Amino acid sequence: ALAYPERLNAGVELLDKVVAQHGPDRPALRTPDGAVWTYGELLERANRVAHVLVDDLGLVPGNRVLLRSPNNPWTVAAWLGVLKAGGVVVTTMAALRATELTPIIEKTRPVAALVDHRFVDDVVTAAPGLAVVTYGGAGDDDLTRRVTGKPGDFTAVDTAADDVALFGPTSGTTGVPKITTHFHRDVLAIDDTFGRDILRLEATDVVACTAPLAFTFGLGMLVVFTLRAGACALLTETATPVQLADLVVEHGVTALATAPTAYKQIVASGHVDRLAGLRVAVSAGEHMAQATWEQIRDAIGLKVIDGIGATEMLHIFISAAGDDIRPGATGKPVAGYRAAILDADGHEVGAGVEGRLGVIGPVGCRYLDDVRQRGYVVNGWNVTGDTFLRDDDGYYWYRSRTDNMIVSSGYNIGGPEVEEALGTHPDVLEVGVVAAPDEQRGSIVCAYVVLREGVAGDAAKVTELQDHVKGRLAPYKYPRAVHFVDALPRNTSGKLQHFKLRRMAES
Ligand code: 3SK
Repeated sequence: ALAYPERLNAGVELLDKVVAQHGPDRPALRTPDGAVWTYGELLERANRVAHVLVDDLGLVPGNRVLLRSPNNPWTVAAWLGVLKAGGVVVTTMAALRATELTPIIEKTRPVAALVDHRFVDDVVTAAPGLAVVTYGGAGDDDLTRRVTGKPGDFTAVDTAADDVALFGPTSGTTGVPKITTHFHRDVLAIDDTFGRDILRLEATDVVACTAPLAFTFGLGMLVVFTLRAGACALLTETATPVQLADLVVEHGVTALATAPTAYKQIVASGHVDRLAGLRVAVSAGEHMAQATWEQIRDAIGLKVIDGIGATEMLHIFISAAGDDIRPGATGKPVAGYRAAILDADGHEVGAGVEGRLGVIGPVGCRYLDDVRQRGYVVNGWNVTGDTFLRDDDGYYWYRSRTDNMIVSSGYNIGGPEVEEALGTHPDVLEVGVVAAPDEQRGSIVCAYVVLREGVAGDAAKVTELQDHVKGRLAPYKYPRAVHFVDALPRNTSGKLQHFKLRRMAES
């Protein structure tokens, strides 16, 4: 079992201690335009942010601070500054709309927000009274003005290892967000398990990951594992898979983490040779098809590390690397974790039987003030919502999602929230949303819609409904397929039968 001292500040562990070990001059962060922040600069800027939070905004330990931004160096400094000041980071995706931010803000009650200047409007709409500090842009922003003149050193708050460091919202299957809670020790635990057992970054590595820092997959890869190894993260705001492959070459990236869709698109574009300089490649967010894995191995000899994680568990808990990889399988429980296949009652079943995946380890699910905790932790097992099978050798093989979460290009999208958004269109009478299989994206959001009488279900209406969703939800959640039907399948009590829609979408 992992043992941590009683007092622990993850910000100090990821930054001050690394500077003490490797010195201040090594590159910590870089961006595609060539900007580089050394470890010394990152430490100084995180400290200045901590001063802004405490001196200007009156933050006291335990207060929450909302962050909203694409992946860039100031966001990393802000994340570390909040931890060092004893605050709790509330990470939110830049793509979320005001209506999606509102329940997160209501539940987490931040005292301030640090927000990229391009993404302020939705925060102001969602929480009109909240103290918002903006950053980015021409360099004359609120945060730049505030950090100027603040001391470059800061005595970190002596937090307990079990103090909350992070609130990670996850959309859940109903669209009502759940807020996962993670301690300072959890931040280290993901590195002491997946980081050390599987990933094994070195100080010379340059790490790229397309997942947002607001998704714990990206946070782990670009901040926790990278900084703890003394390595350098390449922070990209947006990059198509082919641009990503180019960035790997241009920036000498040695470790890449992205979703299977991106690997598939790189292979399909004929640019897989651009990944030849990689020492490590991680695929997560959804299951990687064995064919894609084999195409990469055959083209450049690289064995991609597949893995399954969850925001509830903070990071990856089943995976395999190198010769331990069994193509097509996700892997084995990462050192420090136990896994089991459970039946509908939460009892373990044997090898070769499909069931719900349960996992126990140093990090576990603790939803903030949410009865759905009962559904996630059953008999001590964290039940992830995935159906798996374990083979006789202890490898875990992905089968499907157990719930009606739609995983599209690595994004988790709750079907019900898309239903709700479509249901607000005046021409929509009824709607059901499910996953439809898709070559490129794994799955896509597929909507079955009953229109108001007399309204034509034509191509223009499809676009109109898609735009309607994009205006209400993060655009990646819009239904890529829309089918107009006369009626939706319902059971005798009138409940929508999603399983029948799923069958229709698969046929
Ligand atoms: O597999 C996932 O979806 C995941 C979630 C959180 C952190 C890491 C990963 C890979």
